[in-house]
Amino acid sequence: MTEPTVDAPGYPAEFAERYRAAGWWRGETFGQMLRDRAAEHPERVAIVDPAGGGRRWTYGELDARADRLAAGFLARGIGKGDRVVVQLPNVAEFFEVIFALFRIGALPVFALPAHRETEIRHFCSFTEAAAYVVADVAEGYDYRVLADKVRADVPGLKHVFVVGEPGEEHTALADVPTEPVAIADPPLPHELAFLQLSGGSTGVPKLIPRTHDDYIYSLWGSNEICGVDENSVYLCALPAAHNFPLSSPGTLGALYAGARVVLAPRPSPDVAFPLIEREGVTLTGLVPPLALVWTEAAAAGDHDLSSLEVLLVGGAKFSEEAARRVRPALGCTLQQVFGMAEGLVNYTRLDDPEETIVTTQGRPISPDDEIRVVDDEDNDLPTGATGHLLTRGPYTIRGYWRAPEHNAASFTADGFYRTGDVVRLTDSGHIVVEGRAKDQINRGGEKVAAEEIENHILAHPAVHDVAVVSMPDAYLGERTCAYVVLREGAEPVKSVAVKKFVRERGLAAFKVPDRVEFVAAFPQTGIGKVSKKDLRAAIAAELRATAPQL
Ligand code: AMP
Ligand code: DBH
Repeated sequence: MTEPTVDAPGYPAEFAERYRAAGWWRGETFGQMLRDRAAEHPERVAIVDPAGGGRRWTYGELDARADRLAAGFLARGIGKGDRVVVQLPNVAEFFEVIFALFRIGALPVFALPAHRETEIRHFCSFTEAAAYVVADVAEGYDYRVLADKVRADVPGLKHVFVVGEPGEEHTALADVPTEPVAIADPPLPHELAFLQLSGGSTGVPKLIPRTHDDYIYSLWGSNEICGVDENSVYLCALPAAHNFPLSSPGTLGALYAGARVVLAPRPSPDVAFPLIEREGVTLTGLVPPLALVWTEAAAAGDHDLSSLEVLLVGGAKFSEEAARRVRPALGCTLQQVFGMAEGLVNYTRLDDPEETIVTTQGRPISPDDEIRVVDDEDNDLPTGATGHLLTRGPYTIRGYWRAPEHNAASFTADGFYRTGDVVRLTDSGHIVVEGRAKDQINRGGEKVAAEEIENHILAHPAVHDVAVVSMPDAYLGERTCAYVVLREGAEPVKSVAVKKFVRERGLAAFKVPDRVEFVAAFPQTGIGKVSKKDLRAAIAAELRATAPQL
């Protein structure tokens, strides 16, 4: 039975029964899935980690490592239901750690390498995490220093595990594994597997509780649509913990299929192209700005990319013009993917007509994904009309973790998730993303919640009020612009000072405003609210006026 837990609303029993009866929920867990693949083909390569000295772990090896690490975690008092914040770059240990946690039923909380002390402190304290797993140094940043800062503020955080060289107060991950033990109370398929992060539109990021059953369905459903089988080679070019490269079909989809995962330490063509050539990569996923860079770089023809069959592009709207360039430049099929960590994932199909592939963001994975397009009063609109996308289905959550107030606003009474996306449906049932109603900036796939940044800027002593909006950008699609009203009589502040102030509050770099504009007052709507629409129009006009003439 799927009972609502104290931490988050679960799937109502009648829906759970339906999803099981339909065969979407297969009653599998991540721990068992890896065990099964390892039994089927222990010698097959699961993970290729070029950064880690070119390591190649077989399914058998990954399975054995997960068992030993699971036993080590248990020995250190980490057990079922405990939360563990995992912040790792694209290294093989990421999979060792998460499968060890899956096996014992502890819940990974998927932080991104870009997160800094403000975000990590929140994840650790809000989830009452038992442990935090980091790399020593990655991309020139020392995560051990970050761990010490966080630990000073979150006394409940018992363990810091470091991949690589630990600091004084840390434990080397390599010292944790012990002889495997039988797990007395393994997680059940309907139970939570992990907490994923929402891009969000609120002051602090919300946590997304996903179950083994629902997420595994999104994996094999994606595999069928993207043509992933045991012969596939998936290149993980985006940060591994993000929902897109994790599950659409991503590394976990590839592992479900018994395929091979190749980890790219960075997504740039100079790193990724040689890996595609050497490892015979068949598919990968990119955000739109990177897809643009790749199509341009491919023209140089320095690398043989002929193994690449499918390029998935999603996370933000991919323009039609850019989409048209993919096949000629890279010689592969484009698959647009419009997904969200809360659940619903849409793909264009490999055999869709080219026009559909370049002009739509795909259609849902499941016949049981319910899609509604509604007006501001939740009335259903006719097909083709543009409105708010609401969704409910076999892998879409019914509520955020420990967030009853947000849940009341983010879900309808009958359990539809309010995506905040503005879309229209084509006659073929494909979704076209037309815009967004949520107060968020989508910076090339990296989501920035306006309210979160506003709260930080408001902490500046000279700031009276602030409104963060998107501004158009040829490369990222959107960037962030903070409109600031200074306090009366305050010393003038420079825009660099505001940016520095935000950065020093310990936020991910992608959240630092790209531009800061000072105004005497904000434009208002009819009822006196700040009109972000007018602010967006103002900055767009300003950019047009100052753009270099061609
Ligand atoms: P998140 O909540 O961080 O998982 O981000 C999910 C959101 O990213 C969606 O609700 C959309 O706003 C946006 N998104 C993802 N893929 C696409 C896409 N292909 N086109 C437009 N927006 C997208
Ligand atoms: O942006 C996203 O969150 C996203 C994009 C594509 C996603 O979660 C996914 C596919 O699964």
